[in-house]
Amino acid sequence: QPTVACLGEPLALVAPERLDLVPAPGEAGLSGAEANVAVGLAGSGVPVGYVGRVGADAAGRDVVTALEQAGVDVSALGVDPQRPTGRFTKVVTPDASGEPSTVADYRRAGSAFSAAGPELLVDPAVRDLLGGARLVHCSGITPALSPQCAALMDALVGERRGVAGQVSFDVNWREKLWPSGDPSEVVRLAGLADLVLVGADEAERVLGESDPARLRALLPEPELLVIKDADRRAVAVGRDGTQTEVPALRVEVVEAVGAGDSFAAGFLHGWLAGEHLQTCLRRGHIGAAATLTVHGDFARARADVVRRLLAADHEQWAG
Ligand code: KDG
Repeated sequence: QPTVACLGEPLALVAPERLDLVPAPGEAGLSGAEANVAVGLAGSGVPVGYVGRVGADAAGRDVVTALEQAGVDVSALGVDPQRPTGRFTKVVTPDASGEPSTVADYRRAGSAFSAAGPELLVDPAVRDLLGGARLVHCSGITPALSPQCAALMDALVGERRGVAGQVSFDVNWREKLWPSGDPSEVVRLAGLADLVLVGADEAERVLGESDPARLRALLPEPELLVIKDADRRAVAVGRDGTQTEVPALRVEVVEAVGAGDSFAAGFLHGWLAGEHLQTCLRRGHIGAAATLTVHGDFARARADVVRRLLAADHEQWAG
């Protein structure tokens, strides 16, 4: 029985020039924020299952195979024979200061997952998974995908339909998916979760604030708020306002997409193990640092490197 259930749209990662073509078997990689978290958790030995839908196409089979190979339980990952698997691509170009900057693009309108609504939660395999997991992880991407997906998130995070454990919610504000530019639904869902992960830049965008104490005042309900301030630091703020801060690791950035998901996977790994918040944040930074150094959506640091970093004293860590 998986400890964690991740719910969201798993995407087929394709090369930019292939985005408008039907992927051939074996061509697509795996992406999708919640899928990246699932892969990260499975890689660190946390039993994790996936709730979502793919199409009955080659891209869908590639997505399922990649999740299975990573060790993710796919028994609650459905197949929609009528609709395609969502696709994603990313193009990396240096920005004015020479830093890599990524432009992401999607073909996911009308996808298999976007047609899923609250009825997904009564599927027997999904019920088993959600009813047995200690934590359900989801994100602010899903409510952007369709009105049904927005209703699904409301049933999951708001009503907690079939959910036995805690809910963690990564804000994951994706400007391109919200033509209205209105973040109020994402903010509302964040306020209903137990654990909220948010980038300082996106907090500024959706809540008009990135200072940890002031953000906490805007989101008073969740048990924990984790604010990731890019390459500077991450801060966890408890309900009583207590702050725990850990500086980020410095790495040579190749491509940043997926780093937030690896942070989430690392943090949640520590959280589920009941580790000190300092250690959870370190695990988050280690995950993010590994993914920042690759083109793909996820990478994992070697176990001996993780051990060494977790054992480092503050000066070694921050230095
Ligand atoms: O966090 C990484 C994701 O942004 C990427 O995998 C694609 O799921 C994706 C999205 O909706 O942006």
